[in-house]
Amino acid sequence: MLESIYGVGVAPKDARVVLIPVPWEATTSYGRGTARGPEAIAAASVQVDLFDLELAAFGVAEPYRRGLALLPIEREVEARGREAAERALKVIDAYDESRPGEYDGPIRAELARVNELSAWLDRWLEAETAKWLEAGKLVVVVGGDHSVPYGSIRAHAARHPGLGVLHFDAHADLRVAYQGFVGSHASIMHRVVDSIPEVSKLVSVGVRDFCKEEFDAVTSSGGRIEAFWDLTVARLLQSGASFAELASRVARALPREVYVSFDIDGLDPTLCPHTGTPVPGGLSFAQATAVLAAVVASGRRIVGFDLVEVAPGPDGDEWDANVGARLLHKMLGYLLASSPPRA
Ligand SMILES: [Mn+2]
Repeated sequence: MLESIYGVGVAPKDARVVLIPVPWEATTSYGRGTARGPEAIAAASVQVDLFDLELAAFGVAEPYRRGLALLPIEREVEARGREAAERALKVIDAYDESRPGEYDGPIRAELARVNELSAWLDRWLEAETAKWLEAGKLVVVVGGDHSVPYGSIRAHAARHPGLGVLHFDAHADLRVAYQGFVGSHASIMHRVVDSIPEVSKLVSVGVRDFCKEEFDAVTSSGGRIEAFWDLTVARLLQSGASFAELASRVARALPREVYVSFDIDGLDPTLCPHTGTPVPGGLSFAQATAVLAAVVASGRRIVGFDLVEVAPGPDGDEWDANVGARLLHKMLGYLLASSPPRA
C-alpha cells in the first residue's frame, strides 16, 4: 500500500518524477529494517508540509506541483529480496573474521544464490530506471539498503557520460566484496567506480567509518574519488571555517551532471537511530541540504538520486522515517530545481 507520497501523488504518466520503492536489504550486516524503509517513508510523508521556504529560493516551493508518482512495490522484488535476506543471514552467521570469505560447501551455495539474486536486482532496476528515463521522467530510488541503487546509477550514467556521483554516507562503501557478498551494501561505491566507466568522479561526504583498503582506494584513485572526510570537515569547522565555503568546495569537486546517492547514516545518528550501521558524527540536516543547495546554485545539474538505509524503529517508532520523508522532500526539490522543464 504505497499509492501516494506526501498525500498528493499522481499517475506515473502525469508525473515529472517517478519514485521506485525497493524494499531490499539482502546483505545488511548489523541492524535490519531498511526493507521497510519505502513504506515507512510514504507513511511519514503525509506529515511534511508541502510548502518549503528553503526550496522556494530555487523556484520549487512546492515540489509536488511538478507531479510525483510513487510506484507500487514490485512483488517479485519483495519476494526475491526476502529470499536473499534469509540466505544471507546464514552466510553472515557463518562468517569468520579469521578466514574472511571462506565458507563450507553448503554456505558457499547460499552465498552464490545471494550474489545471483543481487545481480538480478541490478538488472531489474537498471531496466526499470532506463524505461522511465526513456519516457522523459526523472527517476528516484527509495531503498532498501545501499546495495540497491547500483542499477539505477548505471542507467543514469549511460545517459550522462562523465556523470559525477555525490555520495553522502558514514561509510566509504569501497569494500571489494564484504563477507563474500559481491552486491554488498558496503561495496556499492567500489562497484560504481570499478564497473561504470561513465562515472567520471565520486565525491563522498560524511565518511567516518572505513578500513585501510578503502582509505587507500581514495588516495590512489588519481583524483577520481574525492572524500570530504568527516574528521577533516569537523576540524576545519572547529578552527573557524565556514560550512558554506566547504559546501561550495564539495560542489566544485563535481562535474556538470550529478547523481546523488544518499545513505541516511551520513547524517548525525540522532536523525537516524535505527539505521543499519549508525556512527557518531556526521552532517546535520541543514548541512546536508546546504551541500545540495551549493551543487544546484553552482549551476550543476542533479539528474537523479537515491535515498537508502532509512529504517523505522521496531516498535512503530517513526522518527527515522520522518527525517527520511523530509530529506526526500528536499532532494526532490533540488532535483526539480536543477532539471530543465519537461520537453
Ligand atoms: Mn552506504
